[in-house]
Amino acid sequence: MSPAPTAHVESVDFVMLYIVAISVILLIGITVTMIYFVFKFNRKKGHQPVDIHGNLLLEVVWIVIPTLLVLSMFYFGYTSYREYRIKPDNPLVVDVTARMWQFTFKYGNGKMTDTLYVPVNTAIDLEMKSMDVNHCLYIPAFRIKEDIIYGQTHHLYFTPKEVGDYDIACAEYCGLNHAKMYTKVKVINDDQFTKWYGGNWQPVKTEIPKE
Ligand SMILES: [Cu+2]
Repeated sequence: MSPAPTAHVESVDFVMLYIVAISVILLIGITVTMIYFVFKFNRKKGHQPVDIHGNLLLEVVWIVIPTLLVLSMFYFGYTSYREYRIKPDNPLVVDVTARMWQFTFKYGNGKMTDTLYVPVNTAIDLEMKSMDVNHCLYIPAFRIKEDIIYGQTHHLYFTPKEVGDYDIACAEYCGLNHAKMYTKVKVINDDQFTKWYGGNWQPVKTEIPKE
């Protein structure tokens, strides 16, 4: 498997796997128990139903265990969500304009492009506005997505740690050619970025621990 393009990917994928694993364990456990009980407590074999109303132990078990499971799902989901909602220190700000049906990226020196170029290991702040209707900027490989509501400014933060090309899609139906509203984010190294940007760029590096 190729390395995750951002640290956020690992935490989102962990939450996904955690919830799916719990769901699968519950599905198999409940189904197997159900089938087992159908045979074991078969009325034709003379079994009579037992009244379990008011059984304190049972009620505590079926309240406490699901509550802990759901709270743990919330905890992992919330901590993962928080890490991409908090504005990083000294990000490279890129203005994003969404319109039917394309994204335009504008940099501090006035450079404009329809493909997003970013330097690797640098915190990015996409400052996003719409010129017409609601859009949504979605980078599946980075597991990040943010609506761009007309009349509001929205932010999306990420720190790419792997060089490469990744898809950007509009994920909010915005009219006839919504399905074609795709572009790319190109994560390149500092030298390439400096050359592309045309000089005046001060990289602010974020510390990423070596694995
Ligand atoms: Cu759209």
